[in-house]
Amino acid sequence: MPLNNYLGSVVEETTWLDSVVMAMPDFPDINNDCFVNLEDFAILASQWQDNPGIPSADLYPDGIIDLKDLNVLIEYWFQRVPGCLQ
Ligand SMILES: [Ca+2]
Ligand SMILES: [Ca+2]
Repeated sequence: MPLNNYLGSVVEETTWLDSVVMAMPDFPDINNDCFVNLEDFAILASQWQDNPGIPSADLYPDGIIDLKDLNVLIEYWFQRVPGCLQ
């Protein structure tokens, strides 16, 4: 692989990772629709007792989806993400 292409793919991958990190909300709005609601719960439930998926429901970041993550979701249940425009 030519060096330019190699560097290009590295840059592209870094950008992708940055956007993933940026998408990680302080609020447990897993699907980024500005509300913490049943849709987020459904994503959490689909990853229950499993590794985090995409989007990740690992709200209490310890590599597994369990009661700790559910507790975070419940803490913000039915709240709108402050400043979220949609
Ligand atoms: Ca949501
Ligand atoms: Ca967790």
